[in-house]
Amino acid sequence: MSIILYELQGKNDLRFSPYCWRSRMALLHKGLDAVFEPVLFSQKEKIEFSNQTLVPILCDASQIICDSWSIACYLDDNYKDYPTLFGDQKARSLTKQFNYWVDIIIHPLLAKAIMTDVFEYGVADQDKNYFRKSREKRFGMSLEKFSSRSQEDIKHLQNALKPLSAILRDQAFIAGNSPSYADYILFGSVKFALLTCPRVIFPRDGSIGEWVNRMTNYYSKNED
Ligand SMILES: N[C@@H](CCC(=O)N[C@@H](CS)C(=O)NCC(=O)O)C(=O)O
Repeated sequence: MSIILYELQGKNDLRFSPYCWRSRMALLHKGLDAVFEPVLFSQKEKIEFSNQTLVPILCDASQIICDSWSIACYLDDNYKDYPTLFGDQKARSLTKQFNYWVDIIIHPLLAKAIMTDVFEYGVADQDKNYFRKSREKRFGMSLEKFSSRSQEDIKHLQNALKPLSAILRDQAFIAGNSPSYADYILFGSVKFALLTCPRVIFPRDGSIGEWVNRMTNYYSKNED
């Protein structure tokens, strides 16, 4: 039985979820084949079997794994003969810290920079009501007030990325000379912005821009 990855489906079958991209890249890195099963925001019944409401979800034989970090750990622990996503335990621990940094610091800044575009260009028409209602409840204001497409918001995000641009001046990838799970964590956020927002959000030049190009080439060279 093949591995199934349940992932978010947007407008015109756009797969824009940053967390689902992490799992997609992890499978690619391991060289594991998978079936990608699209799930709209409004199709909660499709993932009821997982006893929670978020994607990505990975199904492998009788195993059901929710949450992108747990999926990466599961793949590395259960497919040890395939290329490692982290390296050793110490590297895994540092990657977990990076995962928290992206989720806790970078994603709120990214959400502020692009959420109105995500709503307009990313979310499927039949999900728009659900998306607006749930996000406005979360942010405590209208989407347009929360994310007003201001240049300032992009500047705040790019400032927060400065430590990363420093390390990427010294080495090609976040954890060394070849891509690893740390790269996939942030690449998920980059794809999220590229797929849903027509404005430039992540730097197109400098060390981060060059890293984005490297990652994009890595993805297109390795996907089927
Ligand atoms: N911590 C989780 C976050 C997953 C998550 O937030 N997924 C979003 C898609 S980007 C989702 O499924 N949202 C469904 C909803 O809001 O109803 C992970 O890393 O996988």
